[in-house]
Amino acid sequence: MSTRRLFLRQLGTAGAAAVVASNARGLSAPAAAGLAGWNEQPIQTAEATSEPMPPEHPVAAIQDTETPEQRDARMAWWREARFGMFIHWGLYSIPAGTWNGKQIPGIGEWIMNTASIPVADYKALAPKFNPTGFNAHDIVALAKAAGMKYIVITSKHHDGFAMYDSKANDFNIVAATPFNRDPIKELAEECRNQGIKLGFYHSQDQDWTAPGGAALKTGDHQPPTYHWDKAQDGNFQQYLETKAIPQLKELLANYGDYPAVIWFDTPTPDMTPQLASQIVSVLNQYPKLIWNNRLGGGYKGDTETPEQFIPAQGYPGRDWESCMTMNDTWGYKSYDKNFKSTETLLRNLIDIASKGGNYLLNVGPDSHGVVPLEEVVRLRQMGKWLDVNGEAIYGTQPTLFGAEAGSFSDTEKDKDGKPKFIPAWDWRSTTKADKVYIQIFKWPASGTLHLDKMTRRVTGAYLLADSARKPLKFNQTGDSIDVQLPAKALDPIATVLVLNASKVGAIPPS
Ligand code: FHN
Repeated sequence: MSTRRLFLRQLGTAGAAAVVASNARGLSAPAAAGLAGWNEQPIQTAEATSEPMPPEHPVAAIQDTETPEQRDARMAWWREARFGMFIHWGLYSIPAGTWNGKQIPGIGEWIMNTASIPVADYKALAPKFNPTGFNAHDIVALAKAAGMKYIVITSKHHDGFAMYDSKANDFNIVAATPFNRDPIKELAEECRNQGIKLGFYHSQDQDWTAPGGAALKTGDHQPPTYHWDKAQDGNFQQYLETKAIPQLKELLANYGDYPAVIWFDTPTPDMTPQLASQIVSVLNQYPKLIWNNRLGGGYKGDTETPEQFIPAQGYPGRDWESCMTMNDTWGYKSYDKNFKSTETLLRNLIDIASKGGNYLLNVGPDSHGVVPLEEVVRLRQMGKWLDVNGEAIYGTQPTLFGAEAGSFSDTEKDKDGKPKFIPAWDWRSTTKADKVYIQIFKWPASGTLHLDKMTRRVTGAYLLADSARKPLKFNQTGDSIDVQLPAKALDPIATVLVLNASKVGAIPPS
């Protein structure tokens, strides 16, 4: 084996070992929310992914066998999209963060685990679940109004409750509740009507109500299984073969051209390469499908999935998607009102686009199936900005300006104990073949925006929010440019400056 191949293999093992170690340590529910999540380390570095991994998996996945051109074609809509809606919705929206009169810390959808709720008691929520306020048309319309291009909804979260009509297991919204409707089917129809992609989150590994399903640790739950109820004990392989895989097959077969994405989550050491390959055999029957890096068993999937953070330089050479909450929970919690501002959410989207990633922003409908008003308001505000400025986000390429501007803190440390990088929040940039966009957060007091390392020849400048497209004066010398801006920002969150500047004929840096 060549040195390089050996190096790649070692990297793969180290990445897998990091995941295994963090799972074996066990995660608190807040950790599982991504604050110190299992997936903070990308499994592959850009260096390691610049050459395809040899298909050494028990079953080769599509990523192992397709050509770069095939991959580009498969990923095209997703790369263009940049902004999607994550929906965490299930039985946990009934307790909404409170159990037996006590507010349970951590994320809402983890309440069964965090509060050690016995299986029978949790299952008893199902007959109470009647979310008649759910309206697929309105949710899809909300995603569209927000400028989102795809939706990923929890078809089954770690509690094992299927939010669709499953014949494989009757702990599901059609068989076990008075609601008797299939929201996934309704969403699929609406997504088709309103022209937006739909993907399914599927907790393939953790399942707290099915015998043999895995559980990550919270509280005093004991190894090796971290179960808290005998009813959870069983055989993982059997769970996989009798529930997770049959349900995955249903999800892939029963909703027409959807899912466009399968979003796996929290792989544990139980998911061996052999077991994961059984899932891959199923996925391989759907050659257009996109799936993330959380299957387990050493499969790296299509996308890196940083959770609740934006990687400082993105993942060069890898597709990636930052998933984030608007408050501090994915599943609805009635008393979590710690919502980020629209300014933060929008600047996150811009920051992510400038590094070549997608933003998967979560909503958590309540037990009536209604999206909380705070989330609706923020999404609509984001959509208004995108109506005007979307050209600077969708289908763009990352910044030309290299490493993110900022400085290392004298006082704060990062998770490795090194000085923390504090990004400057003055502006960000995205590009297209013939344009450079500068999303200005902090309007320059001097009225002039100065940029260094502008490696394309600029032939015109204007503000995207100016319907008259009034040309702005500028002066470019070598690779530095000064643009004269109007006295005031056109948008307090981000005003987009467009520089007409073709990729062809780039200026060598001085
Ligand atoms: O444990 C889950 C959590 O509940 C939530 O679904 C997030 C979303 O990315 N994923 C896991 C934690 O990484």
